[in-house]
Amino acid sequence: MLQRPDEILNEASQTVGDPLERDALGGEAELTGDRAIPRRLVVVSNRLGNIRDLSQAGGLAVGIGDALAERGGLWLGASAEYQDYAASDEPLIRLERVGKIETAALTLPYEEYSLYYNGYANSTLWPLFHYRLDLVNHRAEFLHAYRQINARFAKALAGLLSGNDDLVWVHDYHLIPLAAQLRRLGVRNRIGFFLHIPFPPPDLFVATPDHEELIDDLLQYDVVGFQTETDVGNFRRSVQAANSITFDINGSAEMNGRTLLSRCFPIGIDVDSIARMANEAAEDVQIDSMRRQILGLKQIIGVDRLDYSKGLPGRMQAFARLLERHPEHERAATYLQIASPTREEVSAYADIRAQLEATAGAVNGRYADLAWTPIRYIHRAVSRSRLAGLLRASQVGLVTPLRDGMNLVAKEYIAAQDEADPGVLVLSRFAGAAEELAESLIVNPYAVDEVADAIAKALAMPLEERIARHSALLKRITRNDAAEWRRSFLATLAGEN
Ligand code: ADQ
Repeated sequence: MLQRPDEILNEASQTVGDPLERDALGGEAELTGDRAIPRRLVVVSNRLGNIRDLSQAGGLAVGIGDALAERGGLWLGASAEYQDYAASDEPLIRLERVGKIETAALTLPYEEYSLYYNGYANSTLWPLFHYRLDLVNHRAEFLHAYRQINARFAKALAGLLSGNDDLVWVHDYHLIPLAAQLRRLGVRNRIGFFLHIPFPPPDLFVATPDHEELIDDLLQYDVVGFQTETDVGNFRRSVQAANSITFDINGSAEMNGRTLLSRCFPIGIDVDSIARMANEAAEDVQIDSMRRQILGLKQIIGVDRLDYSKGLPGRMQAFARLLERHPEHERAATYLQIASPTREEVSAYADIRAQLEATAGAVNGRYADLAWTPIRYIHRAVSRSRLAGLLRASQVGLVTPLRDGMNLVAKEYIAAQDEADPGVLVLSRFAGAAEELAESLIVNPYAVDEVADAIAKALAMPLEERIARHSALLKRITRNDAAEWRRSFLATLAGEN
């Protein structure tokens, strides 16, 4: 059923009768861990996750879903259905409740959504924020649609807020202008923003003609969170350059009687759930692993969305270089790349797919024989549990993005390992995760020989060294896990940190 926000609020107040349930959805203080976190949580992201089965979601959806599952609240995102707004400009929303979580799916006009999502978000901001000026596409209609869609989100959200006490947590580059649009509608709530992708250095950032507006938009939040110290530094320098606003040692800046906090909140994973899934690997994963053991084959694994920021062609070239420089790995190592399809309407993504298929074909054409396929390339998404099993069954985890906000696969690889016989993570210095995961083999993904040599080192690493590196990494990802990420962000947003 599609509803307008005023109808929803009336209905919600009629249906939420049970006092326990009312508490769960906000209003009263609630206990999370050993601290009280008051106020209802309202999360906004471009898309909603599947709250009926969060175990099958990756990355962002898990982080948000768990925060809501823990304390209850509302999640607003775009609906998978589209709506022609010709007759009216009022937001149309589908409400659903599963346990303590209420979702609000906002129906949007298809053309406008496409110009916002494939256009400004993924053809302008994504390449710009990943330092790829060569791929940035600026078009006036992209920007216009981006602002329109954000205005629609703001209007819908303003109607869903239950008062000034709701804590609003906005996610990612699709929704940068949301706080500014909400402020224009008179919303005075605390609003936080978390950027899941990198923030570029000022010299690159100013290459977008809209840089001043984007900074002004970000200044409307109360808390702006980033994955790494590098990103925080880049953001603060851009703010300083544009507005002469300076941040104190705690990351606070005063402006117009308000305080803006900018800090780093490195995202983590649910370590236990990955470890559990890895332990209970599916039968076909076990059979594949046993077959390799019998053949004496070691497996190198890569798992990514098929995105040009992930450095996939270079990674395949590095594997080919491994075979050239270290021929003892011919017929002794195999590289499994799982690359799920993504954003296929954007032309840069079709290009990367063609490039990757050509590279995999060329390497296999050169080296494969009847008994050995050097590269196994799977172009589809794999279930979370199967993925965890595959990560555990691989002696090397190869994570070599050219630029990445964090990269959760790096952390998932560590969590999935057998502590008594762990594999080795080879990690790009340009992944946000490299700031935390110093005991992995850190490489420059542009230096193909260096990556090839790091893979060789990983394949030959003695057990004692593998255990020492892995246990240090596991400790760190356990301490900085998904629960700690959301606890620290929300405590900061609530003004407790
Ligand atoms: P992504 O760019 O999507 O995320 P990443 O952090 O690696 O990158 O998260 C991907 C998630 O999807 C992981 O949980 C992974 O297991 C899963 N996944 C990837 N390929 C898959 C496949 N073929 N089948 C099944 N699952 C697959 C963005 C930023 C990152 C940041 C995250 C979270 O770009 O830098 O770490 O958000 O903030």
